Amino acid sequence: MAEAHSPLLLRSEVADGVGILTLTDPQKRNALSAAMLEQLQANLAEFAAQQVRVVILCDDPDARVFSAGHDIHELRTDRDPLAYDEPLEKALRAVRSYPGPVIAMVHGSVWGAAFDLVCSCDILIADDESEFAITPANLGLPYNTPGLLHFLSRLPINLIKEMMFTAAPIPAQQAKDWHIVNHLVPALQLRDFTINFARNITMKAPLSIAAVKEQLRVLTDDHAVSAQAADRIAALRRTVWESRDMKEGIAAFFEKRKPAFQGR
Ligand code: LCV
Repeated sequence: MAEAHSPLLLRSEVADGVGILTLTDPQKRNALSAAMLEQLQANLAEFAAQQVRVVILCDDPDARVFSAGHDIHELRTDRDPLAYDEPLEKALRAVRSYPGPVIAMVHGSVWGAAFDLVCSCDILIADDESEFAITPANLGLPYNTPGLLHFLSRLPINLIKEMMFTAAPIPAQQAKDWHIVNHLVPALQLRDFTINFARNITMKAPLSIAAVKEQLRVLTDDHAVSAQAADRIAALRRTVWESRDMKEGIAAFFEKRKPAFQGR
């Protein structure tokens, strides 16, 4: 569970065999800090040890923001900010390898790496006040290849390009039309609908479900790329995370001003 010294950034409960993890850092709009991501992994490990069959990841019903994405304070500018061993990537792998369905229950807006988080969940149930944005173009960041593969397994490439190139929030109905969302329900019905949905799955054969989930993960995550392609991707991304534009994008966010990207 949470380290003794760090505040509780995730509320954990089990109701009728369904594990519920609620993001609770409203001051920072549930930004995905290392501390929160470590608590997410610890709680998932705890649920797995208790053989909790289905997990719901959600935010509080009165939150306007499901998550503001990666904690921008913690974005590394001296190395790849989205590297394999970063807290974000470890948390996404923990969700994708949890031995049972992880359902994202989304109320409010989802930003940046939080879109990767909800797409890494197995099923996405959202309300009519939800919206979804992927935002590296706002900050000057190079998104990483596992993340792009997550999106490619969920969305046609032209829609991924639109989301990446515009960084514009996709409103709830459009997210449903684009099949980002499995079910779109009125805000007041979101919790009951999702818990009933999850409870139904707890009555099914857990070994069968866990095996199918892991088979699909292996089939979608393990893409073989040639050494040359891997080197090209690394070079493209290094150019971006070493750029002045990335430092400008991060600085502009904290100075609450629009960034002036120079293309270098
Ligand atoms: C740290 C924050 C954050 C935050 N980190 O409230 O996709 S990638 O590649 O870009 C990836 C690396 C990634 O996920 O990067 C982060 C992408 N996220 C965003 O671009 C969203 C940034 N946040 C916002 O646009 C706004 O905060 C939203 C629209 C989420 C909420 O707006 P609202 O007016 O309700 P504030 O902006 O006033 O934020 C409240 C406090 O939370 C902090 C923000 O700095 C502010 O702190 P102070 O009160 O100390 O000023 N905050 C918000 N997002 N991602 N801190």
